[in-house]
Formats: sequence, structure tokens, C-alpha cells
Amino acid sequence: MEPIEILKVSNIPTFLVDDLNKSYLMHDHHHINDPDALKRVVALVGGGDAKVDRGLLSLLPNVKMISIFGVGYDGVDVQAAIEKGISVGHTPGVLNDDVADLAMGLLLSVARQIPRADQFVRAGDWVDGPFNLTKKLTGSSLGIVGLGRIGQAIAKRASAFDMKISYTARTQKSDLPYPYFPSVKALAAEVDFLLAITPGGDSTRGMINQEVFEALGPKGYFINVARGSVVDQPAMIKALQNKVIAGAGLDVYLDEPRIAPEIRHLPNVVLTPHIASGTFETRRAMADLALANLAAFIAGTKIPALVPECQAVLGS
Ligand code: A2R
Repeated sequence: MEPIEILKVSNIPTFLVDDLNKSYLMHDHHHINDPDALKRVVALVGGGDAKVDRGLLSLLPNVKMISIFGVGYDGVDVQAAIEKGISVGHTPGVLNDDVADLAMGLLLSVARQIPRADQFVRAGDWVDGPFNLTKKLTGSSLGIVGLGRIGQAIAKRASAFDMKISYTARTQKSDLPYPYFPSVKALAAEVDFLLAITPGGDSTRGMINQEVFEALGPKGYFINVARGSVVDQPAMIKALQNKVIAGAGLDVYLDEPRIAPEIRHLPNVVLTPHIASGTFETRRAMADLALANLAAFIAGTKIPALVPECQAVLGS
């Protein structure tokens, strides 16, 4: 039987590559040495950072599936895929807990300045006097931009900190008890902490902008566990440099992993390297779902986690 040929289009963990190699003939776009293989490849696999545009798809006439290892798939031109009859799968749900845990970690780190306090002890500065006072997290207000699967997992954790939760999203959620604001700016004006957890892509690009930072104000903090693209990054840098806002906790950036030096030099930010879903347990669960999506496509059965745009086309 002819092998099933698959093209890897971005970095994915070695354990996922090993599993893929057991069932498929894998090609890596970086060192594909058999140009004819492009015609034989039936599926693509990549991480949430994978760029799959119309140009790439036009080189791959037989691709009918894109399996993304990640919940976000903003680098995939889903419209082009749908036009070519290509299914796009992703890994929603299995990473909610980890992303919400890291969001709480960033909230605590930013409010209580834990990384700076760690440096203070290591540097021996304590002998000269105590560490500065910080911001209380319990009982403060949290505005969540995007109250989907992960946003709700964050709200659950923040509730245990007695935080006053409110949110904005495309639609109001009548089944949830939190106050809804129709715009990010209106939400920012009401809260101590503004946290972004929407998808990336054109519909959210730059939605956290200068006006939003001005509304959040000099005592306000911004947390981003969504995508770098949801923020007007130059406006964020200026807001942090000029103390328009008090600080930020960031897991995502424009042009990762090359982080703007202006961000790296800011004293009032806590920075993590896009690790929100980065635990052994969750990356394994994401790999299993990405493999299950691919296996279902090959078997011609229902793909467990198609992206919503593809579900809408199939009417399921
Ligand atoms: O569909 P709605 O009304 O629940 O709103 C969704 C919201 N959202 C937006 N909010 C404001 N303006 C927009 N243009 C906009 N587009 C989407 O983001 C929903 O409340 C939330 C997304 O929730 P889920 O689809 O359940 O995604 P999940 O699993 O929470 O992941 C969110 C994102 C991923 O796409 C990655 O970029 C990142 O977290 O890891």
C-alpha cells in the first residue's frame, strides 16, 4: 500500500513527530528534497504559529486536511482552505486549564511583582531595606476580553480570588452572571486588570489600542494570553514607557520569538515565552487531538475538532 504523505509546516514537538512517523510518510517544508512529493501530500500539520496561505495551498493540489496543534489557527487562510474543500482541525478545550493557570500566574506576578522580588533577594538588596509595597489582587476587578472556553476557565479561577469579573465578547452570554460591556474601551475604563483571551486574526487585530490603554489608566494592568496581534504593540510600549498604564503581563507578542527590545527593557512588565499551554500533560493531550483529527480525516470519519468556520460549512 502507498504511504500516506504529510507535510509538516512549522515546529511541533518531537513526540508528535515521532507519532506521525509511525503512521505516515512525513515531509518537512524546511528540507523537503522531493518536489514531486508536494503533489502527493494529502495533509498538513503545524503548530498555532503555522502560516498556511493561499500561495502555499496552490502548490499542494491534493491536500484536503490541515491539522493544527493549537487552539488558535490565525496563520491559516481558512477561507482559501474552504474554497479548496480542505478541512481545518485544531485542539480546543484540552488546554483551557493550563492557559487559565498561566493567566493567574501573570496576574499574581504583575500585581505582586514576584519576578522583581525574586531578583531583589538574589541581588542581596534586602539588606538595604524592605521590598516596595505592591497591588492587592484579591477583591480587585478583572475585565476579560473574550469569554469563551479559556476566558471562562480564567473567570472561575479569578472568582476564587474574589475578583469582580466583567467581560466583553462578540455576544453577551445570558447564562453567565458577569456584567457585559459592548466595547473593550468601556470595559477597560471599569477595571484594575484587563486580560485578552480572544483569537488572533483580522477581526481582533489591534483591538487593544491607545484609547483602551488611556481608559485602563495609570493604576491599570494589561495581561495578554491571546495573540500578539490583538494589541497595537507600539501603542502598548508607549503606554508602558509613559506610565499611561501601571504594567503588563505578556505571554504573546508580535513577531515571536524575536521580541522588540523596547519590551524587553521595560521595568514594569512580566514576560513569558508563549508557554500558556506548555506543560507535558497538555501538550500530550493537544498532540493526541491533532493526531485524532488527522486519523479521522484519513479514515473518512467525522473529524473530532474542526474549526468553527469549517463546521459552519458542513452544517454540523
Ligand atoms: O463568540 P463570542 O461572542 O463568545 O466571542 C468570542 C471572543 N471573540 C471576540 N471578542 C471581541 N471581539 C472580537 N472580534 C472577537 N472574536 C472572538 O473570544 C469568545 O468569547 C472568545 C473566544 O472563545 P473560544 O472560541 O472558546 O476560544 P478559546 O478556546 O477560549 O481560545 C481563545 C484564544 C485562541 O484562539 C488562541 O488565540 C488563544 O486563546 O490561545
